[in-house]
Amino acid sequence: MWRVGILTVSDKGAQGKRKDVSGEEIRRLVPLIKGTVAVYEIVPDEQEVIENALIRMADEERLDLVLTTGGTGLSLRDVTPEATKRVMDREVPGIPEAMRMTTLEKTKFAMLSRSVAGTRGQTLMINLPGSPKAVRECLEAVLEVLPHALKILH
Ligand code: MTE
Ligand code: CU1
Repeated sequence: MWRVGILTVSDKGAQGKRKDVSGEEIRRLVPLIKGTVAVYEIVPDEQEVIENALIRMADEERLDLVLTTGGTGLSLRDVTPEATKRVMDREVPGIPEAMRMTTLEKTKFAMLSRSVAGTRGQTLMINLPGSPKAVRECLEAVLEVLPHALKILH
């Protein structure tokens, strides 16, 4: 079983003012790659807080895969891609490219997500947009490739 972390990035979610439906959507899809959710966290849209959560999930929890949701858009509070880029060793541009390319046919709004993916040590980190619908569409676009990606990383 791959050990997966879910990091929900949302000011309202972190304050307990909004139910984390997107995190639940990720949780529902994780078994499809033979994964188990080992760590689940909600953090506000604060770059340093996001960076620290990602570092902990990679270096201490040694997760195989971290899926973030939220904070990838153009609002000035959206800093998830910046945080992810700061902590990754190597970028994997093909993953967000595939998410945007595939889902753009369903919704033109896919072009507004600035999501990135990359590795830190043996952890693969992937940004997903914030809405449950976007999570489902983007994850489904890359899901079949993830087991192979994780295998190569080990
Ligand atoms: N991608 C897909 N596949 N489906 C969507 O509905 N929504 C978009 C985009 N990516 C969407 C999507 C919208 S409307 C925005 S604003 C951006 O993701 C950024 O979302 P975020 O700031 O919640 O991460
Ligand atoms: Cu939007």
